[in-house]
Amino acid sequence: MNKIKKALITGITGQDGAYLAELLLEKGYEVTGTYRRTSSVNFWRIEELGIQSHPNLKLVEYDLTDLGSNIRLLQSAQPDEVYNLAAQSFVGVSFEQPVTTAEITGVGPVNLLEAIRIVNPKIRFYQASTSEMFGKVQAVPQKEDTPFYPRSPYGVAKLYAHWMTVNYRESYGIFGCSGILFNHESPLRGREFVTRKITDSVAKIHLGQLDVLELGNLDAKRDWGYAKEYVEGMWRILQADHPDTYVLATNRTETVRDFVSMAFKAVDVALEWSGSADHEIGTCKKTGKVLVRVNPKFYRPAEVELLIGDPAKAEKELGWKPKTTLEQLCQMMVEADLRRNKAGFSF
Ligand code: NDP
Ligand code: GDR
Repeated sequence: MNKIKKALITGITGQDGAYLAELLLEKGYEVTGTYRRTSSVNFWRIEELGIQSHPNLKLVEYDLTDLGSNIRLLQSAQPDEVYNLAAQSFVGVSFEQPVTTAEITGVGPVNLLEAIRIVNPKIRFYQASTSEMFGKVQAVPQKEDTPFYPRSPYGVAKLYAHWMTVNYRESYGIFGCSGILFNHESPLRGREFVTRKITDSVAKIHLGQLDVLELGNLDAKRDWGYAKEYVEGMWRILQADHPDTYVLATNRTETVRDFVSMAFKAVDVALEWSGSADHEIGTCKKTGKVLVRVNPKFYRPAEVELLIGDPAKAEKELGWKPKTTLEQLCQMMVEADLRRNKAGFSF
């Protein structure tokens, strides 16, 4: 009989943590998921997926920045696989809180790597690396060997954790893998990120609960995929014969402006864009009403202008390929936000 596999997911209260827990439970894993002690713990994502009370899911309080906590967690959970998804993951906030971001997002994963080295070096480790490490891009499209040039404290912190994962692989033979994931979205995305901010606002405007959507840089281009498919990629990365680094992306890029138009189209509103830079607006073609406005307060001190990833290595070696189109993803997110806002709640 096959031994039941055990996985540890740090950051189960986040978008990816919730989807990954769902996937691993479906695969028959015993899953330990960590959450932080905060004044109001939020389990809305695992509740929405209906897995909060799953008999094979154990929720544990934990903080990535505490080495002892990491050691004790590995001793008690005894995982075969660790997925480190915990991070201060909002790029905008990283400019306001660079030191906290460095401690959590940069040094935090080293606590886990050290704990693995001390408790059980056979544990397989996944580090959630990011396309933000490419920042001011040095090649198009970006792939595993494209030089890095991070443009935010978040990107710099993630780059440190990425190289530490590679370093523990090479120095101690730890099965340390890094997934360089491009933006991935879903109805479970946090509302501080641009796609969900857009779909939630479009739903509210459609329902008469909001007048105007205010955004920052509309020209930024992103390679947006569907989070549920990306967590499948994380799992495949840890099932490979050898530890390695993989890009997961769709190889399509669109501007924030395009995503806004797409989201309004999902509620049958055609937008017309006029003005430029700080004064750009989006109006409803039919009524002439202003629905979108640029507000420079959402600009960042340094911007990542263009991201587009080449996932060819993941397809060739792992058989991983994105399937959902951006139009389908956008539609799915708008529909979920219409449902939530109609019911009078939206997280
Ligand atoms: P989220 O922001 O939704 O989730 C982050 C998780 O980390 C939350 O559960 C959060 O807990 C937890 N966390 C934050 N600080 C700590 C800490 N000190 N100790 C323990 N847990 C902590 O991110 P996503 O799910 O979108 O992303 C998952 C990972 O993948 C992140 O590391 C992110 O940086 C990375 N990534 C994401 C991409 C994306 O497009 N989504 C792309 C590439 C990489 P709490 O709920 O308490 O805040
Ligand atoms: P990003 O995602 O920074 O790529 O990081 P985000 O959705 O925050 O921004 C994408 C682009 O949209 C522009 N933008 C705005 N962004 C936000 N949040 N709010 C706005 O009002 C707004 N207006 C324009 C941004 O300037 C940016 O160019 C995400 C996170 O999930 C990271 O953790 C992850 O590593 C990367 O994706 C890949």
